[in-house]
Amino acid sequence: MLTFHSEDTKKRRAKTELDGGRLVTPYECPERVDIVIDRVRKVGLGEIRAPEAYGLDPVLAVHDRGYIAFLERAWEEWVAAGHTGEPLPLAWPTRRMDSGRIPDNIEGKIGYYALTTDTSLCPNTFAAAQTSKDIALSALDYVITTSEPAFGLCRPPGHHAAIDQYGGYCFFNNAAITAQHALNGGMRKVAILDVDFHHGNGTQDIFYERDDVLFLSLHGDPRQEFPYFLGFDDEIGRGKGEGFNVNYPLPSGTDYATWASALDDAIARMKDYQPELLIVSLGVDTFENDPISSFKLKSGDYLDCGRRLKALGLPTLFLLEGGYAVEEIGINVVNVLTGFENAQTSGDAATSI
Ligand code: OKP
Ligand code: ZN
Repeated sequence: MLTFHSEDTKKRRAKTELDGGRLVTPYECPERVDIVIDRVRKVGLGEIRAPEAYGLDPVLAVHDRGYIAFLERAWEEWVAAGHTGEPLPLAWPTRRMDSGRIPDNIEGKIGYYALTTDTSLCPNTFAAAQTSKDIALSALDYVITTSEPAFGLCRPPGHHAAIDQYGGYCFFNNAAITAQHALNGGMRKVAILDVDFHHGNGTQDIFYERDDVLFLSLHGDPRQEFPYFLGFDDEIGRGKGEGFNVNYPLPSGTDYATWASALDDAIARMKDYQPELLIVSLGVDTFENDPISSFKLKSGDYLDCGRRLKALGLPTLFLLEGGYAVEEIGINVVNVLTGFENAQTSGDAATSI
């Protein structure tokens, strides 16, 4: 399987993340990329290619223009305002004070465009987000052209990023950008399967009223886990989109047997939908030793996950999302990919471990 990768994704290196009331070194760090690419090389997964540049048009197909302009300038505006730490939001248009207006002050703008306080801005954030979506789009074009699977080693991740909001370490929604790009290129139906530990609130929101993208997400129950306010099983889509959004909130401590039965249900729904393309939001923070998550998947389980996905027989694009057990992220991600590669296309072979 081809991997799309660029060292430029490592240009975003925030110093701080607000975690438990302290500023810590961010969990979403550039070393994640090194460990994944080392593993890709070590197992000989396949050729590693640099991305092409796609510009901002595919981003503007899913994100708000004002939001993109804000992200492009936020760091310099923050520095120009005389601040010395990394930008974090302070005030939001929350339930009782939403006038719909965008402030002029950079601190106010950050509150307007941020979902969360876990994601500090820093130099090159916009550049890294651009490279991340270029990786995703390059991998997409390869999948479309060849019908062969591909892996986009995206960083920063994307699935929390909404139309006009960043957070949860995400800025551009890579899965949504590629799904929309595939549709604009002539595809009629795309499925996005989000296996990251956290609910893909941004992807859900972007396609919530649409029937041309089936979104399915397996994740920690939002009553207990980030992002807390979206990801419940009664969120099934709206209007034309009703029935095309499927959430599987799972309790903390979920092991592979339970997780895989939700996966099988998602696979069955995708079969019924008959998409022309499968995009996998591939987070491996479901791993038992992940520092910010609470599922109990083991490294070997990811091989089986890849095998099961292969049974769909679809052109498949894997895009990296989360995974913060840095030492093991390479093994876990690449296990999904090799599990997929080594499985037979027949459905039966994929269900045995
Ligand atoms: C991004 B992705 C830990 C706070 C965690 C946010 C998690 C973002 C996950 N104290 N905050 O879905 O992997
Ligand atoms: Zn996650």
